[in-house]
Amino acid sequence: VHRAICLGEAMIMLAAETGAPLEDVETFRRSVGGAECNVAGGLAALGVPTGWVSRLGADGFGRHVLRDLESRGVDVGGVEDDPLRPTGLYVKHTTGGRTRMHYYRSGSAAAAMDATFLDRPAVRNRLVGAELVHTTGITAAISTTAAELLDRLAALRDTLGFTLSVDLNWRPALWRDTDPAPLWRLLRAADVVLIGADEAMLFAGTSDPAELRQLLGSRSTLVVKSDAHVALALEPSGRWTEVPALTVDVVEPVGAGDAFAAGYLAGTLQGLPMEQRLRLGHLSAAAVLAVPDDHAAPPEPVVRDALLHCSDEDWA
Ligand code: KDG
Repeated sequence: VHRAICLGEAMIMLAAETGAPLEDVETFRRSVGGAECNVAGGLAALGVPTGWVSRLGADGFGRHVLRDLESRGVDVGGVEDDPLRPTGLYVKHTTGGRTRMHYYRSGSAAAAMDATFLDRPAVRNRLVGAELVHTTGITAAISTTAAELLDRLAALRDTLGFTLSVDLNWRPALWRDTDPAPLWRLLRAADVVLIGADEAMLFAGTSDPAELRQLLGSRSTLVVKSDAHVALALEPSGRWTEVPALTVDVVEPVGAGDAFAAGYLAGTLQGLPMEQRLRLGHLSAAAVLAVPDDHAAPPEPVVRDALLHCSDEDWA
């Protein structure tokens, strides 16, 4: 039985090996990315039995994604192959300290997910046993059918009783002229909402937790990661908890939010107090900030435990 299920697109990431203009880059390093599968890998690494459900092309890239996630301990039995549509790709290119993502994913196997995907026995059985289901705003953006699936997922939460966790993951490049109404519905239906302060400004025009709560309703525990690198949780009861981030030499930040989500959610499933959930989020994020990939193994259990239980002065 899985305690957590993550739902969303995984892709092959091709990281440009130099910061030269993209037209001049000859070598790319292959890795696997995708917000929800990053979280799945993070949860599994923290000892939470986790499944990732999605669709992949029946191609070599899809097989690589499966192999990679399996090797990280994620159950991929709920993944559906598509013989017609490809596995999505993205290129990550860092120049002058700034990372850009170039997506090659429209018409991908995952974009063809629709509400009936949740009725496939391999998916449905996994949702029935799960305590927590995590997805992100990226899934709402990849196609109208995927957005419909999310409405269905929220309805299923009401009958199956899992906790629905949503990370905003605002990706303007995927929305362009698309109405974000499905994303607002998803966020308002969620039990846990994770948001970065900078993306909250772009998406909602505010990063103030109290104002965000006005916009999103008070059903959820809202976790805001602020510009000052503090993570703040605002619970439905109105209780606030704040924990500063660790100081890290940042190599490349993409994926740190997913790692934070994995740490926070693992801490939640493990019944940790709020302060330690946020610390586990920061600890997991720190590991990803220090590497060029979008995911990384969290710190070893001894280091983790020491930092989870140290005093506030030793923490920051
Ligand atoms: O959060 C990290 C993701 O942005 C990255 O892994 C790729 O899923 C991705 C996306 O759509 O940007």
